Amino acid sequence: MKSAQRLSKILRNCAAETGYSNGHSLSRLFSTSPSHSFQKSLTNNLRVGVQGVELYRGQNKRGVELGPKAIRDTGVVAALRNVGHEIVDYGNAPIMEMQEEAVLQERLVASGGRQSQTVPESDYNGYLNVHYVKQVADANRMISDWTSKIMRDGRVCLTLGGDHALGIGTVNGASQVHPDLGVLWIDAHSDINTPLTTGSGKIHGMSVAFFVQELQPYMTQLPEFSWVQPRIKAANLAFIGLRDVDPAERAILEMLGITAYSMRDVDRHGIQKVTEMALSKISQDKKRPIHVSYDIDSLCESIVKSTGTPVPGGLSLREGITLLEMINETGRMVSMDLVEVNPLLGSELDAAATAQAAKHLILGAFGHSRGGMALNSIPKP
Ligand SMILES: [Mn+2]
Repeated sequence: MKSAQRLSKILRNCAAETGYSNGHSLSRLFSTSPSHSFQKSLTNNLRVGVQGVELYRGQNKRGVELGPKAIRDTGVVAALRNVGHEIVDYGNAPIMEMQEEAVLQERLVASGGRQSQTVPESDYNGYLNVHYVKQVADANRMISDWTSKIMRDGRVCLTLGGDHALGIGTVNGASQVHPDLGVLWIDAHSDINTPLTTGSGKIHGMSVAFFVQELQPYMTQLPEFSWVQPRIKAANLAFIGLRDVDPAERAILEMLGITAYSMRDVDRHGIQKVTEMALSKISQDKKRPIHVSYDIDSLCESIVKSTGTPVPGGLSLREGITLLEMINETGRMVSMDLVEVNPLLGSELDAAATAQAAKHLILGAFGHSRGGMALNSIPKP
């Protein structure tokens, strides 16, 4: 059989199976014409506000406070302007002093510059089992304020971290502006320990617990965090990329029925299907505004070595970009965090590669087309 005949026979069989009978409907079977539909569906003309958050007290490795600078140094803001967005960079929120700036400077000098240090045990001033409660709480209060102000200025808020404890502030600020907010937490970890279940005492492993409504009866009431309004319903939260979840966290996810896709789910279904499922779970009517909190450690340890808690077997950079492009296509992303880039970990090459990965993820989330961005007109001689 000639190949043309074979093709038309396959098409006829296809039509019979699916109920499509004429040529026009049949074309719908092949309607995902990749060249045009994709590029047009990306959102690339937003008003965007960028803020840096040099938070490091949510964990115990120095250097993550240099994340905003490392990410900005990739030229990501200029690249976002090239995509077509109108951007204001608000600089870094002034939280360093709240985290004891004098101590920080001494340590950086003592370490001879570019070496991460683990904060000694004696520096912990938290109570219960939670470290640096006041520092992290005060910084987050300001972050929440900045986030809501940027959004009330009619901008999508892009927050460059800093450790993931900053998610307490950004989600609080974003949900002040959009009380029906949905949250996608892309991370190797579920960050949903409570002060009573945490093993490490690091608040970056508890961020989610602060804003999930149904979890509040299990939360120790810390006066420093009394300003946080837990507005996110468990049904409007989803995780993607999990592969390092504590037993207590697993119990919480199951108790509240929280949507959580691990790397096993990504392997089974593929990143597109997982992202589709996550998006429809958190918003069945496809109307809910979305906050994306992207932890760089969701990517595989082999590509992002400059992060505090790397885990093998994570997302590829391409999977991360695909996921974020799909969120961009919804047109409903109102704020995004990119956190846990620590340029003092790994070699200088590792640090550069990690920052580059962050840049490409951000570009994906903000509608940069990997198929190219077309000029408005082609010059003639
Ligand atoms: Mn995290």
